[in-house]
Amino acid sequence: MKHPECTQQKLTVNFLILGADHVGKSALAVRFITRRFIGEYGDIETVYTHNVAVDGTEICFNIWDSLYPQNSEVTAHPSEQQMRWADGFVVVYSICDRASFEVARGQVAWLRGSAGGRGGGGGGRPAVLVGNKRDLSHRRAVSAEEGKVLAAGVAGCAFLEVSAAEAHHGALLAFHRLLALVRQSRAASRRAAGLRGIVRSVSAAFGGRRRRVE
Ligand SMILES: Nc1nc2c(ncn2[C@@H]2O[C@H](COP(=O)(O)OP(=O)(O)OP(=O)(O)O)[C@@H](O)[C@H]2O)c(=O)[nH]1
Ligand SMILES: [Mg+2]
Repeated sequence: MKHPECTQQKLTVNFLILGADHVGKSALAVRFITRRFIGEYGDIETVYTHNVAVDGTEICFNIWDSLYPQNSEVTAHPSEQQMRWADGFVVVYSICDRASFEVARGQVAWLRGSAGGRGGGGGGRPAVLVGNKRDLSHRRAVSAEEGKVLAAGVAGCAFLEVSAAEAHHGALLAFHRLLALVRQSRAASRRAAGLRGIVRSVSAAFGGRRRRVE
């Protein structure tokens, strides 16, 4: 999928929003991009592009606002196309909808490959688990501790509770936390690639010398 608005000089990140239906996936994406909460978003699946300057770097956020299949009896997982595309995942549930937390649990486990060996598509890519609708705490069905524990069991998974309805900063924090994790993970991959290069050169040098000695 091409994003013509993104130029090559920018750092581009592709974020896939996952989670059960009606948890506020679209509300969070729209809040982050427009700062607004408009109430109803309809059943649309779309990729938003949002450019912003962060610490002097132009960041191009591509945000795929997915749809969760209605009446799904088992936890639905991202498609192969979505998995190839995404650098990181925002997994959303509603703090007043226990079933949505179970969907999030299944998706997080699948991303990490721990769901009975069936998953693993996430390949260690970063994720943020978001408990949305915090303004509805009188109807809370999932404690903050449960969210924390779920995220803590997975390397590279952050957690936060937010209210897309109440304020802009929760959505801002969620997407920027994921950006930070993706940047860290890219830096770690670059370091690992550099190290592999050094190891290859050193072993080539020693291998060559050993051959000469033999
Ligand atoms: N009270 C409250 N309502 C919210 C919040 N976020 C979203 N909603 C409402 O929850 C409903 C679903 O929001 P959406 O953003 O459409 O949820 P979604 O996950 O994109 O839903 P689908 O795309 O249909 O799966 C809407 O009526 C929103 O107004 C929130 O933080 N608090
Ligand atoms: Mg939606």
